[in-house]
Amino acid sequence: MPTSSIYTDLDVLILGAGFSGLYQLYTLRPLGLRVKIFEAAPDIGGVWYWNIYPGARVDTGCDSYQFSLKNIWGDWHWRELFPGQSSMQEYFHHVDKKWDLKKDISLNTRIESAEWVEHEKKWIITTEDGRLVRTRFFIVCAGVNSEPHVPKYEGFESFKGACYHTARWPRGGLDLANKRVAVIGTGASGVQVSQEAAACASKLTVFQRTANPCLPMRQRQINSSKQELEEYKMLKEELYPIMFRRMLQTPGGLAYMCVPQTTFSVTPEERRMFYEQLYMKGGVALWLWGYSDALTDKAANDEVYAFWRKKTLARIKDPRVGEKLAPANPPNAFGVKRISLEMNFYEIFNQNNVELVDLMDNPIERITESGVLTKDGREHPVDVLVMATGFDSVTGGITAVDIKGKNGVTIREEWSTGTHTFLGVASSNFPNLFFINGPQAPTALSNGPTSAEIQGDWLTDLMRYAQKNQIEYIEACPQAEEGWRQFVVGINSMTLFSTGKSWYNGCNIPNKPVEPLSFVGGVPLYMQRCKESTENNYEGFVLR
Ligand code: N01
Repeated sequence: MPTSSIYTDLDVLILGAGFSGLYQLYTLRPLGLRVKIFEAAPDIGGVWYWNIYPGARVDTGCDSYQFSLKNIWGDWHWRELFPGQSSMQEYFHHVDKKWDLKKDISLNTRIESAEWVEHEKKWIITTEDGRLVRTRFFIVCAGVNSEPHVPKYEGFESFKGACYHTARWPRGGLDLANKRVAVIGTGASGVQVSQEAAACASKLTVFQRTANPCLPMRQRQINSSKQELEEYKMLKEELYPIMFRRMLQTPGGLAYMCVPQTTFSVTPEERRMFYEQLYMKGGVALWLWGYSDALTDKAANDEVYAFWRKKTLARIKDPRVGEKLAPANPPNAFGVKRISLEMNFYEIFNQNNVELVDLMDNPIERITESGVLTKDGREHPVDVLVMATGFDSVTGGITAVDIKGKNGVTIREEWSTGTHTFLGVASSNFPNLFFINGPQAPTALSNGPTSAEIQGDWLTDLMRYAQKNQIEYIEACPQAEEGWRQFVVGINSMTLFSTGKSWYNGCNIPNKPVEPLSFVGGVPLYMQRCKESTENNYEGFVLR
């Protein structure tokens, strides 16, 4: 065991400098604790540092996808309704300037392991570059989609062209112009990169496994004239405080939610007009702001899908391609897999240089030196192979670190047959370890910054309580966890989310337990449950 003098002693160590980690640091500071963030990347921003693939863009409207504190939004003005990656990085630099965060952030610092030392009631943290930290509390803010998933194709290593996962794009950029580009995966990243590649590649081959219904983003520039900006500033002053309060009252942590009516309580004509209105509004409207039973009643859900399909087929010239992209019998109910937003995704398949390969009919056999070989024996020649194959979502960023708890077992092993947490913030056997936007919290089914603030505030209150009451040890109770798990699974089973196959429930990763990774019950109910625990002296936790 190293001598104690080589340790840095902290009260709280935070992993990750994305929305969650930055907010946590900011809110903990007034407590006078020794708090630091360790961030593996050379800059702050989390996923918005890593995702620099062409076309990387937020798919939540800019008004919602930001911190709610006026000291940040007061003099920050978005330029696009759906900001691109570079705007997001600028935003994070603005946050850093306002909150003076970097002095407490160690960049280029990857945490490799964390070990609980019972007699000290502290975590010993080791970094990749050999630093050692002793900390009372360890808060993992690793991000929902931070651990890239690359399928293990035979022959991968033999490929002679350029090959990158979307979240590990080369920082110097990669010119796709006049190249033969292949994109594997049609989630949000695959859709965005395909749109860009189609405009400049000599050939783009999109390999689709599961059809992914995408909604029109309806991107637009905002605040581009002086007058528009002045109007926006005035509107913000009045509207933002209302909007941010409202975001705590809707299931998804957004300013809007579904209407109270159910699908078949209105006439087909009224329904049609309403869908039209939502579709024209763009973004997530048709997915989340429609009738209240769209994600619980299959017949209601089919109505939305049929509407979406008709709209989409009209955009694709070749009916055989249309059937692949918008099939009559979809693999998932509409919206139980994360809906992606697109700008011209369906139109690119009308171009001569773009081809869709359906991996359901014709799977990839192997990667060759010069391309992708499919089961039909055809080799698709490729210069740039883009792995838009997603992430070990929600838990992957936590289990990537060797976190050894009370009994010497890692959290990776503990969760290998399913996650167990109380309130999605802590797990038994791992005292004084917390996670933000982790499993069994609203996480992927809520707006990221909203959840980061809700959980961040809750955790800061807990730290304040611990400080005041000289509490050194906080652990989730196994019984409380069991109850919480049943609650999470129970609510999920009342919705169509329980029928979906996606990263929402671990289906995208071979051998990962299939379970609801996020709490489907919505932000208000989640907050109520957290409040109940707090008001009962943190019922569900052992505090001593
Ligand atoms: O990842 P995904 P993503 N063989 O998991 C396919 C957020 N995000 O990076 O559906 C062939 O959605 C897989 O196929 P299937 C956002 O929340 C946000 O695109 O599993 N294909 C799927 O098509 C998003 O939802 C933004 O059958 C394989 C694709 O790869 C989340 O991150 C931008 C395969 C993966 O899609 C993840 O998005 C980007 C295999 N072996 C990301 N394995 C914005 O805010 C996987 N696939 C804009």
